[in-house]
Amino acid sequence: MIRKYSYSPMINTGAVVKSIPSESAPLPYFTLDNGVFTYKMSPDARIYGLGEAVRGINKRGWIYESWCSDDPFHTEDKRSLYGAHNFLIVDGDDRFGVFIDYPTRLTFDVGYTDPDVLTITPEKLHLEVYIIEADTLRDIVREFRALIGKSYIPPVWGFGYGQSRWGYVNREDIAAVADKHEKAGIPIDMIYLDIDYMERFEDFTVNGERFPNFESFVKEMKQRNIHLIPIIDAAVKREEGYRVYDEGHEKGYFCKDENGEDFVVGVWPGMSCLPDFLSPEASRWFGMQYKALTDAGIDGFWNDMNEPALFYSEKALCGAFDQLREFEGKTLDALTYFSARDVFARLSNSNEDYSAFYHNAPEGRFCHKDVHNLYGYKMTESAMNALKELRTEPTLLFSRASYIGAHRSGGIWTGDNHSWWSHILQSLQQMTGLNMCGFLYSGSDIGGFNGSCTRDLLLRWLSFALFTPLMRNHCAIGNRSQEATAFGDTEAFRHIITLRYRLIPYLWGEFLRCVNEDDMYFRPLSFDYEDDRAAAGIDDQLMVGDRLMIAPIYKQNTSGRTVYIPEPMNLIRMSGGEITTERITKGRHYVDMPLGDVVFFSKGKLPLADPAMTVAELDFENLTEVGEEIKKNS
Ligand code: MIG
Repeated sequence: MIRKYSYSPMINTGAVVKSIPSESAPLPYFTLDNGVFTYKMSPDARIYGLGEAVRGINKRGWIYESWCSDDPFHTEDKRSLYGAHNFLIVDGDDRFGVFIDYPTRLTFDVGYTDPDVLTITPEKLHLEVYIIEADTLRDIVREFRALIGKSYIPPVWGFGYGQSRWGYVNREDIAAVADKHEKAGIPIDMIYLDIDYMERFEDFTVNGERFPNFESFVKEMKQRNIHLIPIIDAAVKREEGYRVYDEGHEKGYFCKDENGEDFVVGVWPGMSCLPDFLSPEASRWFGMQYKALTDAGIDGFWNDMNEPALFYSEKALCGAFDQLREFEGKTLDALTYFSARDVFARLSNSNEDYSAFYHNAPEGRFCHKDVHNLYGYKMTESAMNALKELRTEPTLLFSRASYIGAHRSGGIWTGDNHSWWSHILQSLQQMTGLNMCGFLYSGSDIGGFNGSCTRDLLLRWLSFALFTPLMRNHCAIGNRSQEATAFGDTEAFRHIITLRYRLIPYLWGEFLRCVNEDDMYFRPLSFDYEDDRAAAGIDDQLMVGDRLMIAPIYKQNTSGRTVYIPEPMNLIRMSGGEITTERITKGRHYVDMPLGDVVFFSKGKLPLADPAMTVAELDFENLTEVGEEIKKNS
């Protein structure tokens, strides 16, 4: 059952697709005082949800802020990442889900200030609250997902393996990735183009020197069943003569400052303007620009910098130089020096800048800071609405920033993580919250974006990520290469990535089922074994689809781990390309997992395809089976 409580919302975010009347009775569970919603949690209540966030599957014991942020350090002291996903489930003496439809900064204090109190604090009381009740945790999610609409389905090749790197600058770099994979016999379906493919970082352009005959290159790669996936940044370079800028400027499609002039910010292309995705005309106009690339045969995109990330604004930058001049010639004590040093650092993503520009939404003019969390969501929607017109086949699309609602138009990746062991676990834990909020096509940068990856980290990361719908190895410029072919011997990599392809019939089938049934593809164990107290405490294992369970390694130099088996299962082991199964009983077991082996568990038989180098070559018809059906009480 879903009930809606309305507190004078200012804008229709579009997150919810079902219209339900507002209740006039008071909000259950919470008290509302001074604009703060307060709920007393029972001592053992678990709190699930909040989508893309740091920390564990149970969010209790920290404070989170919905505020789409370009923050490349995903450490556990952070309150915000790129997404704003205002849905959580309380599982204690009471059991319910709550969604706050609110377009700007919202704070969830989940037992941080007072261990037994949950408070939800908006900046202003202009929002809608949905309370969802059902018999099981999984049903609460199903009801919520029915409220927010069906999740995005990528093309089936979007379940292939992808290689990306910021730093592939030309056609040769890209072709080399394909060649190395082919030579090593490692499957691959996608190679990503990062900002360097563009001309002067101008959206919807391709640098003709570094990518001569782009169209025929796209075609060549397609003949090898490899899709090139270019990045699109939110901001448009301010440059007269650049068609996209000229058009956007003339038609008034960019966000405006208080005087009605285009608001100008510094991002990768230098001084740039922000398309006003909240304006339906501007949104449609920007979306149609993807045509420049779909005409060249491109069938997938990733949308970046759409929090939006602002390095500096023109105005703030001038101010910073003025400030710095004041330090000149003075003796600088340490504190003065630090504040001089930070003059420029403070410019990025500043509240001043987010308060200094405006949108033209159907409901009227909004200051950006009051609708901040919708920007990336509306960019994804802009792209997908147009791509549906431009192409007949499904298009691959995922975004960095998001809000609930964006899950209908595309997937997300979890942004700039690090080559840290802890980020394997973080990724695993994020998947559950994301799935609750409808973001099924998601994944993290495998091997870690920032920092340098090692061979064992990549092997272990792949052994987990082969189960994530979006499976992409991505890395920042300047770091050590981390392709599956970059660490000498490629055999172990070949076996793991091949296993992914062999499992695609199961993974893809379950993905489609979860979209259709509004189910979660990744679930915490407690969602499947609600009465099992041991399962409730597990936060480093996941259910994947209906029949599979994973318990990956996420620590260096460990060769096994303890796994909690909630009911008798098959233990399936891939070792050196060979797949074997054995029975494992309910309970806690120490399981050997030497580097290069992949171990996972199933409740019954799993279909397995023959190995293939690309999804196009995968035979979905002639499948073998691993494991056996197991009676619950055996
Ligand atoms: O400021 O395009 O998260 O995946 O490689 C960095 C360069 C901009 C951030 C994305 C990352 C991408 C990078 N981008």
